[in-house]
Amino acid sequence: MIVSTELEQKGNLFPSEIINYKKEVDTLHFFTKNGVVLQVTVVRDSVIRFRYSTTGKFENDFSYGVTIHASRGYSFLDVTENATHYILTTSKLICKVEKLSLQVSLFDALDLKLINEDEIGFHWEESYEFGGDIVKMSKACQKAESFYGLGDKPVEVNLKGKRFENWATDSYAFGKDTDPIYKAIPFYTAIQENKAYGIFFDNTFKSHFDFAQERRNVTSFWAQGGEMNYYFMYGPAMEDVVKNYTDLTGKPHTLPPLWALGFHQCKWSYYPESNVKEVTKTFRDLKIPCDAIYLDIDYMEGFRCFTWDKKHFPDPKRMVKELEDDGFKTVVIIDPGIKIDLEYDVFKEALDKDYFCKRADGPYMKGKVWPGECYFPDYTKPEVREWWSGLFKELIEDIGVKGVWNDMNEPAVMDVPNKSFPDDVRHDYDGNPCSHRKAHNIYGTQMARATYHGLKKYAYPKRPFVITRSAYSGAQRYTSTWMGDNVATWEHLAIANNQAQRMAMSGFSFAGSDIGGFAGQPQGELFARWIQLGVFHAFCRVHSSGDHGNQEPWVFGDEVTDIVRKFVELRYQLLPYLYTAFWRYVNDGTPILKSLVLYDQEDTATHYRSDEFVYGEQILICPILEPNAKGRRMYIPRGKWYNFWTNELLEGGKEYWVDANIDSMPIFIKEGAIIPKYPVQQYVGEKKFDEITLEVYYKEGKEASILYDDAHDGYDYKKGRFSLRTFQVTGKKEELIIQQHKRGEFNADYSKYKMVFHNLPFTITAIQIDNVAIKLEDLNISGSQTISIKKEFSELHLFGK
Ligand code: MIG
Repeated sequence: MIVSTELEQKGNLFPSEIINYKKEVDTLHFFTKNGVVLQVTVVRDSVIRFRYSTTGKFENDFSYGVTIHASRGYSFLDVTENATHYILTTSKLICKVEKLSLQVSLFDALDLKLINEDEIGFHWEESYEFGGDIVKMSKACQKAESFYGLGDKPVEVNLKGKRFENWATDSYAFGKDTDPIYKAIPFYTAIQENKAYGIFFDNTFKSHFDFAQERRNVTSFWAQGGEMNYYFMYGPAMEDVVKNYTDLTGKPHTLPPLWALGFHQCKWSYYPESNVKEVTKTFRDLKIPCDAIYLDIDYMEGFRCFTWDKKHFPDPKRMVKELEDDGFKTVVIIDPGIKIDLEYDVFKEALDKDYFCKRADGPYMKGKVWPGECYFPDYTKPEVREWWSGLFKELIEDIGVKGVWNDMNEPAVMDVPNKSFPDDVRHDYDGNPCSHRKAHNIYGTQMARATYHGLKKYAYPKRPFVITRSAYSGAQRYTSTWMGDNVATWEHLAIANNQAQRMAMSGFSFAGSDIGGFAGQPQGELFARWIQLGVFHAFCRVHSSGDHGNQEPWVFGDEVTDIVRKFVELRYQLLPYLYTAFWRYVNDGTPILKSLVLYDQEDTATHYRSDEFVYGEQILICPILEPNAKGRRMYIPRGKWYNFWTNELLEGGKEYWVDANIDSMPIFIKEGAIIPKYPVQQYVGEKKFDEITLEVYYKEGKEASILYDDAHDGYDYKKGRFSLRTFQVTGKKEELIIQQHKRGEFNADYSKYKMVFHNLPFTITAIQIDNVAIKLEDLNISGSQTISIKKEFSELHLFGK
């Protein structure tokens, strides 16, 4: 035991030696002389849970973060002991528990190398004020170790040398070093010696993480209450760590409807109806694709949720229908604060049924938000969530609203110093009554969850769409998210880039920033650069506070309007590619955005890079983050990449200068990729088309690509009505072979592929489809680089000279 007198003097307590242990199936308990119990559970071969009790008794084992759908089961588990340790072995991990100190160390079961070890390990401080413990964990940090994750932190991607807090906070105009902000996602991935592992500290109390900030060789995390309860997830690939975490905390329950991946326009606020229509009409007039228009708080009657301001929106059902006819889905905001007003049925019902949060001694939790003094539903109570879901019936089923935007759910309260509920507020916590100290960080997630279930029910058979501001681990199962109130500055463009990447590696890929900035007014150039980045985030929405004029694509003049159109059109062309990436995310937890470290962790040059990221599997993006740029230096990861604009092929593993005037940005395509494209549409489903484009980027050698498709809405895909096409490209000096495999029963409307070949090193002289020679003139060859063929084939063979 490393006895730290300094820590002892500060009131810390430590486990003493193990006196006993017991094993039941997948769980071991170690008992120390001073009454500490360590529970070790093998969740999967590569996932082990550690849980500590200082009283001999564990809390009720309940988690909002871990899903019941998480995979469990292991192929091998063995426990032995020697003079100093207990040794637990799975097919992936060896875990040693030291008899004298309860300290844990973890090794790779294959090469026996150390992955991670406790420094002091578990220790705690008794909390006189609240009872229970302040639970702490310290782990040794290796010299070249790097750290990633933690949700929405605005800083650069690598967290090493920094300390953070997790406490959901309304953070208007936050800055790069503001911490905490809206979300609490206590999960990180670390990489050392090319081995990546993750730690998910599943504790909803205020928690802290220190990545070798206080002490160079120590990483630690602690929480103000609850149990030391964490999951250790081994890669060794970072992508597998993230997948394991996403599996544990849940993938989205459904794919989003495809329209939700289109471009969205928002402002605080569009009203009255004529203003909404003017905006949507201008999108169509200017031919800038757009799928959704948002109504912020002013659509309501005195900010009462589930009401309409009939002066500005006399007939919402008609308006929503007319917008829909023009290809716009309507998304409305719903906040948690319910106005204290006995004439207001939502308030009255919740009051009668006792659904509002109360203070410790019984009074209601009263707080000021937009409607004035409000009470707040306790979304941590199942009955309240069910009631809340039911409130959406009229909005969704009758009026036809297609998506709901949950704001202020940290929860935010105005004019109070801590910006939220006081600590003593009581919550049900699904039958585990507790104070706000424990429920604060999951309040927003439970609201979004109840909202999601309402939409799911009343939008049926269509898919629900929800967006939330606050989130805890697991919120990704129900909702998309945005980063809250950012600012129209260049620094915030970089922050948006960091945050979207960080959210993706924190299991939450359906995320995006307020494009152009919420607070303040962007210059046209900044707006254009932000659009260029934003179209490569899974959630793509322009939003602004509206107190500084307008932020629609056309208010910055023709040049910017044209740039916006060009990039939004590109987003719409790439929808099948994004949808495929989303399917991977929903299917196996693969993050839609990949920071370069996640893409290629073996290359240590990527470990501190934040600017570039891989979008999906095969498109490399690097935003321009400075004014007046004609291009920039960027790192191209290993492998060969085609410049999307020029088709120039670059060898990665080093930095390059890449040209990018204001109407361009650095985009690269991985050699050998097949990138699917739809025709440009003004909104999803606008056109029926008989042909999609496959951009084929020649490679000498092999590369696989996939294309997922289904009906773009509804649930038939869960019953096998999807198609998953795998393309295997094999390029040779004077040949190119594309093999296609299809799985699933869905058959898209289009019957043909237009194949555009990039950088073929030969001129096509002959073509075979499934071993039958085809006349070149039957394929509508334009130039020698494009053909049009029936989509169902197994093997396409190009011969050339
Ligand atoms: O106190 O509803 O982050 O997106 O426009 C501000 C008004 C409340 C904060 C959200 C922002 C939204 C605004 N809301």
